[in-house]
Amino acid sequence: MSRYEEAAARYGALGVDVEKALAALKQVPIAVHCWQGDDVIGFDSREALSGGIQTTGNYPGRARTPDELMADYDKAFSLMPGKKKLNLHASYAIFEDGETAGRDKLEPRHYRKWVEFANERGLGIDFNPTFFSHPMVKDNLTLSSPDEEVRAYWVAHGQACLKISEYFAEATGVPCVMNIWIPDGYKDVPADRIGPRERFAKSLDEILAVPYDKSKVFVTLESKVFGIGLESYTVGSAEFCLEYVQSRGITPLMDNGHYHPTEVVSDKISSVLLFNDRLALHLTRPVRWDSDHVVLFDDETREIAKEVVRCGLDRVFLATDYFDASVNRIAAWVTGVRNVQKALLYALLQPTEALKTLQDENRLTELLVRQEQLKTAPFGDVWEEYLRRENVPVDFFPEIEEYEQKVLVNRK
Ligand code: RNT
Ligand code: ZN
Repeated sequence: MSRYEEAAARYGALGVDVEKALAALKQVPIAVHCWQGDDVIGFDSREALSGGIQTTGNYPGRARTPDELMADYDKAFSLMPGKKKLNLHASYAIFEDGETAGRDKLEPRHYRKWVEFANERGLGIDFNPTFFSHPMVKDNLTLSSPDEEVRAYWVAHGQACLKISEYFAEATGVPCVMNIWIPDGYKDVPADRIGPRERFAKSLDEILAVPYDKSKVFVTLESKVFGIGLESYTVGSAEFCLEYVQSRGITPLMDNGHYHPTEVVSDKISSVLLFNDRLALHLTRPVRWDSDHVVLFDDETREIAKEVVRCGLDRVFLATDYFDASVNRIAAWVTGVRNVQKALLYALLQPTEALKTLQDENRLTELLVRQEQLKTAPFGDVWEEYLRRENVPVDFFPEIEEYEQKVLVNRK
């Protein structure tokens, strides 16, 4: 018996069908964020990153052009098992023939090359309007600005992005998740808290008034607790966003870096899915703040994955969202995405029904004992079998080193 067969037999004894878990995992798309490759800089304005988010580190080899970012994306994808999707920001528009366009005037053709790239690889595309790193962000405000010119500019950006999202869905044949996140807020105690929120709601209503096919585009809204330099007040708070999506029938998005460090997203998923058809997640790792460290195979990532599996894998849109420039960016990409997949497999290998029965029958001692025993079940053997079946290396570090020496070090 191989190690995998032995592992499968041991899980089988717990009532877990390993083959079924591997087949399910293979079908789960992870939207891999493009912005790990270039430190969230993008191609349209090339302004310094703003909006209260920050990339730290200066590891050599940042992708500086669309071609470099695509090559790095490809390298990273070749080392990740399973199904992927591109996750692009509007700021990654690729202008051709010397053309440029403001964010309010972006059009599907500015993303033609991304569609080509996706179609050649059989991938869908998710999309994000970019409400930061741009001169039209005035006083840290966009859709909630009291300056009508600023507000209208960003509404036009949101509307343009909705059209582009529809184009992605049509051109790839895969539905597009379009996520709205705005950085708007104040560093110090504001005098008017409701005004900016009223304007944000009005702006969102104006964006959503553009007709779009709701079976092809899922609009999501991402909340946040605070940004750097915007510590006292965030317009798009958790409560604002949940109430807004509920009342307008769009989809909530939870980024697990956007809560107080003692709050956990894993415990929020079941509440949100009781009242929403779907939920979108940004998987990240907050260290003391919304630091966007690489996702690890840690307790909270596993707990989130368990909730996703228990509440319905098909109801949750999964995307990664972190940016680390202190280590090799491709290794960062692959490590984080693999850890999301690892956590999902770990969750799929739980004897969920049996554990639930223990809870419902109040056999809590046995539940404690069984859950702890599962932590040292031969999970690694099943994971490595999955990697082999997906034809990606179990140890991918040699490939990272080789790519660094051959490609990245030449980017001076
Ligand atoms: C910022 C949000 C947002 C961004 C990306 C770049 O706090 O997490 O999702 O990370 O849009
Ligand atoms: Zn996010």
